[in-house]
Amino acid sequence: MKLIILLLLSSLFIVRPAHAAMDHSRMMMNEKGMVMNANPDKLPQDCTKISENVDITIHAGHKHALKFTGKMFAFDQQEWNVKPCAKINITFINDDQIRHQIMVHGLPGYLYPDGMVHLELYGEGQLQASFIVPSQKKTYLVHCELAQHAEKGMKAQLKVDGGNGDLPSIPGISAAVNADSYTVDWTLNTWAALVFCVLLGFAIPMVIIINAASVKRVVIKMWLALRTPRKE
Ligand SMILES: [Cu+2]
Repeated sequence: MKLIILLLLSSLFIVRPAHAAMDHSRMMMNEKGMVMNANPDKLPQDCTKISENVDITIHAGHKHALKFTGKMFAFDQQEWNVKPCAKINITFINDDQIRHQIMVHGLPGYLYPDGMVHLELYGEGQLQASFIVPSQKKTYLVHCELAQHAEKGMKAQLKVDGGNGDLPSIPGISAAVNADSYTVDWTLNTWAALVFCVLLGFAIPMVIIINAASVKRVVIKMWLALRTPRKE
């Protein structure tokens, strides 16, 4: 009996409400979003100390894509440059009412499971997380992994020590691997429609020029009719 009472009492302290924040060693999760693999203090093997503290605020949302033709989602910036062994403190702000993420890929697996740091917001809001980059001269992919978000523009790059080149399909920075294409299917009907429109484009001005005198009379008549006050 004592054991049952003890178990019941202990469960009161262990079980928390479902919406309460979970904070496992490398994962924070609450009702607004989550952070995975943040690393504010563990140095990469090739670093002896943190070289600089870089505060980066990243906005995500539809309105940031308006400056890129054909894009739907974007971050407010597409590139960041930091020194080797920098500690990056990200403030992630979602300006939309839908989910967005920031995933940084290619980090060393012994510090970052799956080689990534991941911040996610389920809607409008703000999150913070820090991580430390190795000393290697490298360009890291930063994107939102939700279906079609990166393809529609939510893609950027983080360069350490100048990076090792630009990644493809970064809006405003590099060319798309699969550029959008709007080719016309030239069938007999499309050719006929094109010829008809061109002929119509010539015919209408010609008719007006040839009948200039009568067109002028009609226009004057209409103008006078509009100006004459109507009788009640
Ligand atoms: Cu997104």
